Amino acid sequence: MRTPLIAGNWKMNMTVSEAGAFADELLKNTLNESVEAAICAPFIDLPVLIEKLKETNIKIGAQNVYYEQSGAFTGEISAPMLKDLGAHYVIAGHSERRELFGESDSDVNKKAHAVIEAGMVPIICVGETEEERDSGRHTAKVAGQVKAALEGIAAEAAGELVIAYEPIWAIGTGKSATSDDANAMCTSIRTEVEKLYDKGIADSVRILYGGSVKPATIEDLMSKSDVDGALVGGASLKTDDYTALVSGA
Ligand code: G2H
Repeated sequence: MRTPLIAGNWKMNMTVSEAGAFADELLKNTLNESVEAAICAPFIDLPVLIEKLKETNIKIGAQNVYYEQSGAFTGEISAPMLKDLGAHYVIAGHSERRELFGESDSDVNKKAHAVIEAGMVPIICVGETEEERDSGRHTAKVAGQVKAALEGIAAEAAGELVIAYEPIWAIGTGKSATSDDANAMCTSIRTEVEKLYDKGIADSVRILYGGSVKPATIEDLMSKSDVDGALVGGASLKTDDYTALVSGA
């Protein structure tokens, strides 16, 4: 039985004061306890969120990490630094990082390793472009990304992983995949995990859908067999929408 997960991805939004105000507002709402709620925020917002939400079950995550432990890497943040801060999740390989910052499958794999070694859980993002979908290459593309991201990851850690399927054409565009299309891709990701490990691990990995998810679409999405939750950008920035997403999951 997989616990549903709603993870907000704030992207480059929210100042520290805005993040603090968000947390204060969220504390006034009652969140559905049968769903795991997480917020992946900009690095600078993590301390205030961790402090203000420490009495709740809401898990806090980062949106990126550098895979080296420490050293002369100006401007970077390591996995041990995030762990020390109290982060639980770290997003690895979001399509915006792949497309805008040149992150490769191999970088994503190194990041996933670093996050696991530090004792946190990576949320590994995969997804195809519109052109790849139109030419029928989406399943192979995503399977390849999953395989590359999981390379060398031990079976014990693999079962705890979160994978987010985010078709690039649906991100921030308002053009969401249908729940059936999302489910079909989540099923094919689970099949790929089974090929790489075994059925037990494939059944325990949580697979999220991401791409213009809104409170109005979450229930339909969550009714699908292989969709275990959502990675939500725009709609996670307002406390009431975020609360509604967790309630609807
Ligand atoms: C996809 C998603 C969150 P949005 O990037 O990762 O963003 O919900 O705004 O499409």
